[in-house]
Amino acid sequence: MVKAVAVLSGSEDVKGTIFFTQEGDGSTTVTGTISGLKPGLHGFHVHALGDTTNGCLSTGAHFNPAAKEHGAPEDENRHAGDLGNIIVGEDGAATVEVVDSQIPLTGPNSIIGRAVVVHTDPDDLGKGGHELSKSTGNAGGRLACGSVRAY
Ligand SMILES: [Cu+2]
Ligand SMILES: [Zn+2]
Repeated sequence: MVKAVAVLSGSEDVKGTIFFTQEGDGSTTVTGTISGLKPGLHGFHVHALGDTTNGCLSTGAHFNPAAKEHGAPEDENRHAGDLGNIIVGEDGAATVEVVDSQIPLTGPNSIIGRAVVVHTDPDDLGKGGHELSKSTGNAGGRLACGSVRAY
């Protein structure tokens, strides 16, 4: 079992801790909580770089080793880092529980050393018709982020 964690911080009071586990070559399970957000949907991605020296801006674009377009987690045509949206309740908190086959913790496409990013706005999953839909899901600013570290 390979394990990793990302501690998210960023603007205002947004905080979170996201855990990753992968058994063998299986899918990666993502669990955790994020608080301090506005209620509603917020885009949730793995970005290519674990560099947070310039805040979340330096984490680069969505992790996209297969050079595909932005999409929904269940789409065939998606970035590996496209984990969709988190759903924030009236208390400003979200519980994350995702199982995904495109974000391994081992091998050439490992996400260790990359970053998790939470956005200001909903991810339109590539279907919003906006000029950014096919690249970022038009999810707006980067509210919080953290690099993915093995432990
Ligand atoms: Cu993102
Ligand atoms: Zn994407």
